[in-house]
Amino acid sequence: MITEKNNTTLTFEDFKTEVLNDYRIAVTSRECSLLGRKEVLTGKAKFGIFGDGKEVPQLAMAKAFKNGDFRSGYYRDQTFMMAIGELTPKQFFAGLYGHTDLDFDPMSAGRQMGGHFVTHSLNEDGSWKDLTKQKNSSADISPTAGQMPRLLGLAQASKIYRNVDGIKIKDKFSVNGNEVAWGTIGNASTSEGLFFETINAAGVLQVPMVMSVWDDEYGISVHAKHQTTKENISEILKGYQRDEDSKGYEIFRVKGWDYAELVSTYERAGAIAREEHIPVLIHVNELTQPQGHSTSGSHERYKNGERLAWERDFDCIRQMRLWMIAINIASPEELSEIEFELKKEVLEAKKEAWNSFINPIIEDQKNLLALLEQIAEASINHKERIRKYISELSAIKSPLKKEMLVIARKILRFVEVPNSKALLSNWITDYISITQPRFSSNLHSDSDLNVYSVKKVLPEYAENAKPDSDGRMILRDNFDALFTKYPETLIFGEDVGNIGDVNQGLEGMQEKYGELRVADVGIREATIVGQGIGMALRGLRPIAEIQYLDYLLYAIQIMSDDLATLQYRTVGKQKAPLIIRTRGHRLEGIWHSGSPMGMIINAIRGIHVLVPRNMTQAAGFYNALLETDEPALVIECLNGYRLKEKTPLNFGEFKTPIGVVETLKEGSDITLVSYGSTLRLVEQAATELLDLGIDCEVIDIQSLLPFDINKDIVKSIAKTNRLLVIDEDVPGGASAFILQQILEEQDAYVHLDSKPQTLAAKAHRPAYGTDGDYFSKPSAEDIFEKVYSMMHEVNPSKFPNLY
Ligand SMILES: Cc1ncc(C[n+]2csc(CCOP(=O)(O)OP(=O)(O)O)c2C)c(N)n1
Ligand SMILES: [Mg+2]
Repeated sequence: MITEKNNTTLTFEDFKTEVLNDYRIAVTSRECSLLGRKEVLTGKAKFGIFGDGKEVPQLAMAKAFKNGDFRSGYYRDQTFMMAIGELTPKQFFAGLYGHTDLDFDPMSAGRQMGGHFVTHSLNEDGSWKDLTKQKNSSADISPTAGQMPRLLGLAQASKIYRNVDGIKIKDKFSVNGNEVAWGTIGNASTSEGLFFETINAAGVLQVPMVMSVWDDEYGISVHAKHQTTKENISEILKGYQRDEDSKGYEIFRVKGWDYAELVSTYERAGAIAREEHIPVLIHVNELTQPQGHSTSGSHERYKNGERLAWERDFDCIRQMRLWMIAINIASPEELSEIEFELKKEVLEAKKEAWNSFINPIIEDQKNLLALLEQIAEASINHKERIRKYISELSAIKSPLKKEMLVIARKILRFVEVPNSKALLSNWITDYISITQPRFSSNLHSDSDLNVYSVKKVLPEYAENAKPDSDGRMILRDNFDALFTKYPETLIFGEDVGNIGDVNQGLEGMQEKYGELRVADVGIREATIVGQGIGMALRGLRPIAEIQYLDYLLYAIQIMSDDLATLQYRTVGKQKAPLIIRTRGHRLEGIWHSGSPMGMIINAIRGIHVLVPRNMTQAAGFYNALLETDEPALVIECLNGYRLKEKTPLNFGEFKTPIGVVETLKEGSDITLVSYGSTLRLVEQAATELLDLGIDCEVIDIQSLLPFDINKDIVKSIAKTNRLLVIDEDVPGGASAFILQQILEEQDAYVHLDSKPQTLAAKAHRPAYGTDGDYFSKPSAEDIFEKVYSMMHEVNPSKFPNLY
């Protein structure tokens, strides 16, 4: 007899049923892995990475996993997903084939390789489902340990919901913070810095996180002796173990083939995390890989005979089977019968998945072949050539969309009969317009709350208001208004809490809103962002602060791999409207003056990138973003916190529209386009140029992504016929992107009378001090002279050479 939490007593029959049900899931999952590998080796699927050898611990984890909980794991977890009812064998195979329909592959509609799991947090219109009523998994990514940073935030959200009062949106996300965030990782991936950074942070924060390490002694071919000190992750993490005097972790080690021990360990772990908000580490060792790492290779190449024999003996399903027989849950014959039935079921599911995937494409192939036949018939000079393509295409049994398009597009080039040409070109464009979105949609939110929904609200000022506030006071008073207006908003970062950020834009906020909402955190940029992603996935509105733009590099990987791809890889089924606040551009020295905007905008498509010129514009962006459901990076000007600005009256309300440029000075001779700190120098140069009779139009981009959605820059160039882009990134950095947008997307080249130019910083990092800045970044003189030289070219007698 075993006793459940709610004190209802289970009979042996109930227990038996439950165990047999688990066994069924394990066998089904294994069968999927075995058949899955065959599908790849026979060419029906492209790549396979499966959960064989890790089935039994995942059954145990699924038992302890409750509604409202979140998983953040990796590609081995198919059994867990099946056990929580979020993955069927048919869906498993649809994912393997790359079925581009969410109804068939709910994990990513074929965008991710199999083994990358997710549950749907959003309704069709992008609004939140009630996450407390379902079992949740954040969307997997492939970079090893990339699941760790967000795990921290998923766990931290429970802490916030339990301890912060007045969060009105709470009901859909939490029941008193009782939700546990469950992480999984492979033993070798614990070598990554992100693993240790997250483990430490979760210990500091004391969040309800249960971290499982699936230890099969290998990371592809590399043995644990090359991965982990003492070849034992729980041994070396012992120092994290909590005791009477200090907070820390609860740490368990359990064998991955011992079903009974796993079930009780996971039950204890779940209870500790859920009730006490203590992080737990479960090191699950003695696991195996029956089919090796993935379909890319075979493990016989790097495992010796002894190891392979051990893996066969200690296969977790085999051990579970032996145990079931030993304690009379079932006879070997009964189990064989179950196994036989399940094999058939999985085979059937596989066939169904394949047919659903391939039949519509075969239908397209038939239609195209009929059309091509008609075109061949009508052709005067190319009948034979077209027929050759027709027989090529009709010989393909399992066609790809690509194969049809390649042939159709090749034929189009020599179709001479106008009617045929129209039919084929229509077929091609229709087919692409239907198919392309299946691979390219949902990079951003399509909901009513996306950034384009924001309406501009101007800051209001008292009559005769003068620039009397330091920029940082404007931010501070605006954050104050926002924290009051949105109880689900919180901010955290290095030096953010006690001193109110290094520039005092949050002065006094911690005192007013508490240590959980305005929080100091450790120096750990990647997990600061991850913390934000996880909390945003659970409905909160976090603002993650990275102290300086130069240190965003530590977080850029997780921004790029996780946050930026989230909407895309889930086909709009998850969102994390995280705001990342940082400060940058010119100040002093290599690591406090960076403006690597080209790198950033190219790495994080999927996240908006805003570069306000002053703190009023910045505050307007925060006000706007909190009305949207999209993630964004806001870069404040590091040298702008002490500059004076007028004090708005409507803090928390005025909004800077996103993707809209602002013309700061009208002019007729040349359009100067810039952003951020450099803009002040551009304005200064423009004033000086006016004295010489050169009238510049100055445009503030404000928002690099999205870029000038109203195409206002080309309107300016149509008037001035000249363009100079100025920024302080490296040459060919963000300025190249800006030029590409203006020339290609806005077709500005038709209006240009002079060569379009860029003026950027030097290729090296900015040197220290005022002179270092002057010789590294564009100065007002550089800007003046660049514009002057362009005007000299136009009118040498009016603007004679300066040098
Ligand atoms: C950052 C990164 N580096 C390398 C890889 C390639 N890779 C994929 S899985 C893997 C080994 C992971 O081993 P482990 O964490 O033990 O998990 P297991 O596959 O054994 O379950 C490697 C090196 C990757 N996906 N991401
Ligand atoms: Mg491993």
